[in-house]
Formats: sequence, C-alpha cells, structure tokens
Amino acid sequence: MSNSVSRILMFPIKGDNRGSLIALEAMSELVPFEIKRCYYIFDTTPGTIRGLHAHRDLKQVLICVSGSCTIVCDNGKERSEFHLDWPDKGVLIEGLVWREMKNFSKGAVLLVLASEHYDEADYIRNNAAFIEEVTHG
Ligand code: T46
Repeated sequence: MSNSVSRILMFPIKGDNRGSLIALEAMSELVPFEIKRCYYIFDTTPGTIRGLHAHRDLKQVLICVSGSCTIVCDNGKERSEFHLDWPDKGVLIEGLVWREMKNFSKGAVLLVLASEHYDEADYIRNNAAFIEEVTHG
C-alpha cells in the first residue's frame, strides 16, 4: 500500500492597508520540497475535468490564485475533495495519488509548484493501472 498524502494547507497572509501578500519558500513546512518547476492552468473550458492521472514520484502544491476549483485526491483507500476558493489555501499532494481537478470558475487560475521537472514517464494515466500499482506495488 502507498504512503501517499494529500492535505489542505493554509498560508499566512501578510496583510496591511495596501492589500494582501503570501510568500512561499521551498523546503519549508508549507512547501516541503525543492521547487524545480511551476506551471499554471487557466482559461479552462467550462465543465471540464483535468488531471485524471497519478504520479509515481512527484510532490506538488496546488493553489487557486484566482477564482475557485475542486481538487479530488484518491490514494486507492480513500477519496478526498478539497475546494480551493481563496489564494491562502493550497493542497499538498505527495506519493501515489490519483488526482482530478474540476468545477473551475470563470477566470480561475490554478498555480502548481512541483518537486521535479516534467517527465511523462512519471504519469499513470490509466485508472486500472493505478489501482494495480497502489494495491500490489
Ligand atoms: C498534475 C495536475 C495538477 C508540459 O509540457 N509540461 C508540464 O510541466 C506540464 C504539467 C504539462 N505539459 C504538457 C503535457 C500536455 O501536452 O501540457 C499538456 C497538458 O498536460 P496535462 O494533460 O497533463 O494537464 P493536466 O491539467 O491534466 O495535469 C496537470 C499536470 O500535468 C499534472 O502533473 O498533477 O496538472
């Protein structure tokens, strides 16, 4: 069985009368890895579901920096849903976790910090293969 983790993160806001700022640093409690890549998802087609895959060896923090969306995480034993609707919330995903992103609001921007460079070989895009790997290793 996997020791995969997905959990909500709450980021401290540095606010003053000019507005708000959130600062995230690599190798901290909130981002527990070196950041090798970041990417963002935007201009999402209404009603679409993205993701629908797992990773073998990737740590990520997902932040909806504008608008809102829902992140579904399934580690083969339990399925969790996280609604991201403000930039002070994130989701940390580590280990073998099937993920889906859905319910994107108009104008939503989902920022992702990742521990590794892009590697298609790290993806499991077939759900039956994910179940097999999460169950039997
Ligand atoms: C994940 C979720 C949250 C690249 O060339 N480089 C990259 O770094 C990424 C992430 C993607 N791509 C290419 C690969 C595809 O041709 O961009 C295209 C769309 O990627 P994909 O269909 O994998 O996008 P999502 O939104 O389904 O999944 C993405 C990440 O790929 C994935 O790692 O965890 O966001």
